[in-house]
Amino acid sequence: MRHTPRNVTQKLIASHLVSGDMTPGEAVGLKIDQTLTQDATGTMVMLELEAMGLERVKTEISAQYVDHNLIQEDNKNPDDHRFLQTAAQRLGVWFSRPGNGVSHPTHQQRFGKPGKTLLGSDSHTPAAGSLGMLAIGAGGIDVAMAMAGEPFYTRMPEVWGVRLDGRLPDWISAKDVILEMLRRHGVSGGVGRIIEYYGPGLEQLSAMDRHVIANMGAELGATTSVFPSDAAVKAFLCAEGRGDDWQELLPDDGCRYDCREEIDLSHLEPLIAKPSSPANVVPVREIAGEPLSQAYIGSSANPGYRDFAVAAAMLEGRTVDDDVSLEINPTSRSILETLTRDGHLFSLLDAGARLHQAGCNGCIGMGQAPANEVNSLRTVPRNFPGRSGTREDRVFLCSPETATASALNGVITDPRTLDMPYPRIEEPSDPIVNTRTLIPPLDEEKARKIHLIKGPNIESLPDFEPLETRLTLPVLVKAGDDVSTDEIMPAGGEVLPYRSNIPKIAEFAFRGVMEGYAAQARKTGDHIVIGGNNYGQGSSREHAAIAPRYLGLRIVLARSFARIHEQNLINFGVLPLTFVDASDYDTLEIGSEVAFENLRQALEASNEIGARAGDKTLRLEHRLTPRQIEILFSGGLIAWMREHRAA
Ligand code: MIC
Repeated sequence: MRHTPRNVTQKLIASHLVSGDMTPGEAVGLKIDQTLTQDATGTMVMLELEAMGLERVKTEISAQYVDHNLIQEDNKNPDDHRFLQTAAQRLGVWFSRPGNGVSHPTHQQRFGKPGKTLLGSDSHTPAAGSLGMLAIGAGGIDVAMAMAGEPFYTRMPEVWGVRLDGRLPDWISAKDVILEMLRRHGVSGGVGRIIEYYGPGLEQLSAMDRHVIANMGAELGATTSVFPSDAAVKAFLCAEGRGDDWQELLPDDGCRYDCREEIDLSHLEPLIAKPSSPANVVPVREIAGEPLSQAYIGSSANPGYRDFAVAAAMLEGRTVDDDVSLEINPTSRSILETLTRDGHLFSLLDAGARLHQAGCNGCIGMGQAPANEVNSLRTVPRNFPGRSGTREDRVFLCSPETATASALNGVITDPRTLDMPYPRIEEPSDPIVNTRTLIPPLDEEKARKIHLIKGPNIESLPDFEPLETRLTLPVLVKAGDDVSTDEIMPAGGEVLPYRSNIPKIAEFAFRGVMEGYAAQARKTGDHIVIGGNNYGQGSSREHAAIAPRYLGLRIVLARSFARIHEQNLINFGVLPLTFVDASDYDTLEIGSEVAFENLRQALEASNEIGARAGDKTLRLEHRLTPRQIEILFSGGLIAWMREHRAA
């Protein structure tokens, strides 16, 4: 029998499909082979697993990284690190110690495997799509469920085939490719889609270059990004000493994509995203000459050896401008060691760069905050307002070439205008592989003897009441379009240490949208939030759902939702609904009351439901599956799990 030719995404999904069918928009369940958790979301995952009573993970590989909360200015973060280490040992999970590296490049180096699925409690998990994996970011509790052996439920996305042709000119690199996608399609251009790259242009992109592109597919709102597993992936895995893990995974000749796009790499120029959205992209030449006070190389969006080595080669024997602080943010211990061996670290330090530990650091405002109202050029993935830790920040996103050229000149600089040959760098064929700070899982007998060490800042998860079927609720917050989870629940050194303490972190909820939300919510009790388009874009942090829920959020009415945040709301018992008539958004204000009758019945009966707001009947829509409706009326996923276990 002739089989229908398939693209790489369809092959990955077909080989992991446990329920549903592969028609775009249909609910599907996927078997998950690997999970990734990081510390800022992982403490909650471990607490959720404790609440579920899991004894040992059921995945092929689960890895816990400590890369976000690295600054130890009191006991809170190191207490969380110890908790995570004991929880990992107890559950049979790999533990990547602080300083070992950012989860995404480290996972790619040590565990990435073509043909496998990966679910991670971090929105940049799709970076592993660089190796021909189906790697999806999700809220912590979805990852906890996968660790417990449950499928991951989502809607089958469309597959968006992006053909790359031509060769990248000098001074243009992978970051410019993804910035071009963001320039063309904006922060919601990838919603409901998986982006699959193919074509002759791939030949020039190493596995780490592909990581850059797949990582920031998250900024387009895509479910994930996928690359084939070809010779570049083989070279990467062989260099990492893992050649046996390679298998070829290519699109079949004649396969189809639901939609298509082409990029001729030879036509690209250096691009930069201006403050404060990853989609605010212009050619660097248009803003050349503007001053800057900080340049920043590294993060999971430019994690590779070449990203640092190219900066080092450009800086060799030169000095960073007197007014610019150049921050070097190494991404893994092994890459840092290789850069040291090859002399690049010396060139960077000698030129005046400041070296930080391997980790996420300033990318989420954990240190390296820029001064007020000055320009900071960064190779990080996001520049949402205030994310750097400075409220009045002015963060630009660009390639290492552009950041370094600008650091040298003291003004924003198109690197093509520098008077030097382009230092084209290849990934080394013999990188240092140091696995000594990556602790393997314990065997079951030893694991059973491990006791969780919980510091005083770690609070168990609060229980939540099920959704009621008859409700009249006031609107407490009205947010605009593209509000990110950084605005709903900020990151930064002040807030991140409370990731394992919901009552405390709740104080910061909606800080980027309105002042005084927590106090107001305490007075008001149960309430509604109104959102614009793409509500909750950005990170996977479930705290952006749990903390408002803790303060009484029951329903969010929005023009549209970002995928991960919508799921997080449901998982914690908050009902997400969209307006049938988008202009109804304008009729609701803070203080408006919205009334729902027979809510459960209405949700079960139809995708459209009605609600009263004063004299007006609102027409609202939902995309909930029957399982999700049950979750909402159980009080969230944990309560639902308990009920199911008991049954
Ligand atoms: C981010 O890049 O926004 C983060 C910080 O990595 C988050 C996770 C978090 O908030 O802990 C993400 O991308 O999911």
